[in-house]
Amino acid sequence: MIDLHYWTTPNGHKITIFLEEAGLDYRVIPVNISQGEQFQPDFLRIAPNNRIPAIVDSAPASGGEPISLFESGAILLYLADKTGRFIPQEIRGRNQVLQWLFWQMGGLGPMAGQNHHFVQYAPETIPYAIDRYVRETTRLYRVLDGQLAQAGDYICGEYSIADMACYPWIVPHEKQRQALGDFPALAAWFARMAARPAVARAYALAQDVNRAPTVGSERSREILFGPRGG
Ligand SMILES: N[C@@H](CCC(=O)N[C@@H](CS)C(=O)NCC(=O)O)C(=O)O
Repeated sequence: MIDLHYWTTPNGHKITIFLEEAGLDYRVIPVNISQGEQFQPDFLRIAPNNRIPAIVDSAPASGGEPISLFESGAILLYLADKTGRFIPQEIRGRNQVLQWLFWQMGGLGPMAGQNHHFVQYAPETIPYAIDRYVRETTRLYRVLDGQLAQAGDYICGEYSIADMACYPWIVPHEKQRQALGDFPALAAWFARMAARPAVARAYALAQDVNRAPTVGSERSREILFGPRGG
């Protein structure tokens, strides 16, 4: 059994997509980051960075003590290795997937995250920051579009954890001020991903956990962006 410490945000969706695709037994433990639950001592013992997602696997492949992990990229890789699925076993394919996984973790996620912050959440309009992150998001979409145009149906040819990592960050493309029509291969991939039953189940599960915007109230802004959150 895997305990998934989760909230209904892009980094959380990555892991529910994997778990639904693989059909692993898991239990969702909601961590309402709008309410500050990411700062609870029990959660911090698992995820000292006070961010979701995190997992605790009580039945690791090697046996022994439960394994706990935070950071969505590390979790995807762990689950892919545990199941032997969604990452090729041979060295070239494996490293191709790792390359795009790291690209998402170091590029698309953080840049789109700043885009969300300055376009949607910042208390003041800062045109320089908005332009900077919207442009950088556009550049990253172009890179992904180019990769998909030559790779085929999925980012690394076969469906993999690289797709699971990227998709949730493309879902809010309108809010990121991106027009998917400008990126034909990306748009086709996006539709292909959305049509996967496991992806649909992951997003349906999110609706069961929470329907409210994560950044809604003044209190949630203070928790997420105030001195303790950052
Ligand atoms: N690099 C981390 C980022 C995780 C992250 O930023 N999680 C957000 C939700 S998508 C969060 O928990 N935020 C809580 C907060 O800012 O206090 C990962 O990929 O797991």
